[in-house]
Amino acid sequence: MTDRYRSLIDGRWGAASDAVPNVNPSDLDDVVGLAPSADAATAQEAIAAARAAAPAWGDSTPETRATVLETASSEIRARQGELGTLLAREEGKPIAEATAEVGRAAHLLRFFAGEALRIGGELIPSVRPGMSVEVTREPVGVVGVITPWNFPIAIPTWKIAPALAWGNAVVFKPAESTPGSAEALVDILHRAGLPAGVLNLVHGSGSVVGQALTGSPDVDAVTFTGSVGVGRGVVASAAASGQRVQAEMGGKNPMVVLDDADLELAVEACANGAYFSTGQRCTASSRLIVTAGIHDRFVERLTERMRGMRVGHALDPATVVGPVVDERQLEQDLRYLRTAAEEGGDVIGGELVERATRGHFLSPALVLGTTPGMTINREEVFGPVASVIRVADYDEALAVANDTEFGLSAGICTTSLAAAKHFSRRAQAGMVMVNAPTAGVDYHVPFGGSKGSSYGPREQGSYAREFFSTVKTTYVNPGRV
Ligand code: UN1
Repeated sequence: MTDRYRSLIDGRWGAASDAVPNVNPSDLDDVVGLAPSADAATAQEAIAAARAAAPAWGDSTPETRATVLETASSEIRARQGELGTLLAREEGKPIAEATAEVGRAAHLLRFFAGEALRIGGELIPSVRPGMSVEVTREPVGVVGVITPWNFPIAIPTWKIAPALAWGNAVVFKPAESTPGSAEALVDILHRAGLPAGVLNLVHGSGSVVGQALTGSPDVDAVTFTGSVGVGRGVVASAAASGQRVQAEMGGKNPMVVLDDADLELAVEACANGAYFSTGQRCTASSRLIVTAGIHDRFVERLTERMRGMRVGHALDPATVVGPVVDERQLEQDLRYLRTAAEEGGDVIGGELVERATRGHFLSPALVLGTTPGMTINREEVFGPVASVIRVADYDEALAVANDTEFGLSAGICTTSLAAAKHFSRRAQAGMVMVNAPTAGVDYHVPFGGSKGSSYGPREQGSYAREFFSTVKTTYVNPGRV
């Protein structure tokens, strides 16, 4: 079945068009849907609709906003299997992971429904006699939401739900390769009771719709997740327009494995972190930094584990690693593997795999014998590829872990509390994982990185309010009381 996607502007669904086919990466003969590609004028209409709807939504009661989010959460939960299948079909994530991601969207909506009811302020005595100071939170206004294809329902939800909870209107531009999950989310939120114009969906390209958002004086804030290259452009353009901006970009996340680690646990954490979701996560464990005493045993077990991972169609329940999202990404993965070999790495796996359907199937790859300066350890691949760096001891492991322009997530596998605590303090990353994969985060705590990985305040959890609301300080002199 082929869907026809449409944009939603001011509460009305627009015209369908065949401009952009949404192709199933597990089966290139399966066209999941056809999406329009909006022009700049359509993006401006969406911005104008959001601008007009923002004041009333900002004045709506917390209960109104919580109820919309809660209603949407319930529908997503009830349709988890169907939406998981859609997600797996358009993105290529194995069905179990896709269904879990849909469940995560339901949890996120429920969490932010609660946050809407918890918006409060502070009353502080002034340093001046008789005066008091109120610190309150207000909506930012119109928020532009630009999201990637790799978490096509969870990432839009963790941006849109807090935007709505704190009373903002939204213009949402999803990734062009995953319009189906985005549209399902918007449809559900729209029918859950959002007034017209509060949430607008515009299918289109970054160069047209994305730039319309970052260049508009009527957009107050832009939240972006995607590649470093695009993210830096978004930050620069939004800043030039005087917008508040938040960007979550790449990672080259280290996973340190120390001699005293539980070997099986370390192998499992690395296999999950490196290869689940086909390695297409900004939080993927891509640099495995292993001390000399455990290196050979670790490599042997991880290689076995990796070779046992079934690569295949996302809807086949036996599949552990789904296809690479598209041809461009597949070429990028293969290019990085070639470069790794040319620079002296020993590449295991990383072969094209044939299945019953035509798909972008690539077996997981491990590059052994690498050094920190090699391209494979400097640049984000965004595929089922990890490299191993052998180090002498913990001190060298920590130095290598931090030897990167990125700083999203960093992991350590050890049974030493002292090493774990030291690493947690010294790792230059927004998130630290002890005896757990660098990827796969909770939905109710802050998410984000340091250094080149992130720009602006954290996403998710109650910390999301730093971006999605603005603080007002009111001085009140009551006169005579
Ligand atoms: C996760 O690892 O659970 O784009 C989430 C990404 C991240 C989300 C990762 N922003 O991969």
